[in-house]
Amino acid sequence: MQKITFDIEDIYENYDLSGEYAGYYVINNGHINSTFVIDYKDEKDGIKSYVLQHINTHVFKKPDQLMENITAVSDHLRKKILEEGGDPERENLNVIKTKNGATFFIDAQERHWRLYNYISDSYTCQRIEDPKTFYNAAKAFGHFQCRLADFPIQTLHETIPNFHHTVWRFENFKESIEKDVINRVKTVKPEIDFAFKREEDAGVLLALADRGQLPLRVTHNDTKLNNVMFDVHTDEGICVIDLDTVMPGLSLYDFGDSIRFGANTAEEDEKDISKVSLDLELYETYVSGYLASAGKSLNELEIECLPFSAKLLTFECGLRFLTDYLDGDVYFKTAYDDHNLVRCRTQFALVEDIEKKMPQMVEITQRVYKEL
Ligand code: GN1
Ligand code: MG
Repeated sequence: MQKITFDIEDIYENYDLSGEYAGYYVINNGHINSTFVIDYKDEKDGIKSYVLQHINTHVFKKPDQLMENITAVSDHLRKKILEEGGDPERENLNVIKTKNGATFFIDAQERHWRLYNYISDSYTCQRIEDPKTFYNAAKAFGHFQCRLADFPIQTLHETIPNFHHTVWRFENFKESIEKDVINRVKTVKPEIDFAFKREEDAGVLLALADRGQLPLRVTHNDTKLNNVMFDVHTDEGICVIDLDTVMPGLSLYDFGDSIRFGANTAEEDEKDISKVSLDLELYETYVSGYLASAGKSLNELEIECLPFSAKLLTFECGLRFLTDYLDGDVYFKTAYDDHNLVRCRTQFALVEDIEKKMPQMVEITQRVYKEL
């Protein structure tokens, strides 16, 4: 995949930023978009930073709709933050408009770019060192969902159709096996068998949602730990970022994906799968933080399905990595040849461990819920 770089002339041309350009650095967090922090130096205010992001239009095929979603959600959150007496410059991702009032610009190479405020005095986290951080992440995601409870859901575009439709993801996976574009099927037989043994899991939450038992909500859909900015002084989760996949969804998608990433004892791409497991203490920490902020708005079935959602979202993610591996690594950014396969194996190892620990996860969830 081609490395993305930006041209500072494009920023001069498209934005009215005060001060003088003073350099940039790269943020290597995401698997999809490319992110840079650019610094501007002002005589009066010192350094002011902005977040410049290249939008991957192979993944987000309708960038105008994507940006409509993001600005609507961000405006809604901004109002809520102000009502709560907060500071939207620190607690919200604000799209900075171009000189023409647009939410993004297109450069000479037809690439799409957007600019955000930089959240000052904050940090992101790739792994949990202190469980308190995970508790704070859970509170932030729960709070995010509550703030969007009265957002007009029907106005949202589906930025990536069927994003967490695991049955559809499974169909895609089967097609990729059929096509076998770069002859990798023969190398991943155990992973393919693993997935087929769990095919029935794919439709469980969808069936409950179809029967109206699980409500459709405005959800984030990409609740990785590194999508929360934490305050350097208090360690509170001050701002949820990466609003690209905010769409109608199930609360369980957000809960499950947080556990997948944050409660794993290893990195998402750990090569030694013996290091991969579900940390039950971290699971309990997250359940406590999430229920403390969003618990009252969830129905009993949502609570009951929390443990299963951790398994399902981990399975789905593993399936997506495996599918991309079979497709020749065209979706997720990869750093080396087998990167997607390594990621798939960690996800599947975590699924297996979650299966073993399911009774404890159920017990923890019910206990924390009763103590609410
Ligand atoms: C992608 O780009 P990033 O890291 O925020 C992906 C998520 C996956 C995640 C796996 C739009 O998120 O769905 O869960 O990688 N985002 C998209 O780490 O596909
Ligand atoms: Mg993302």
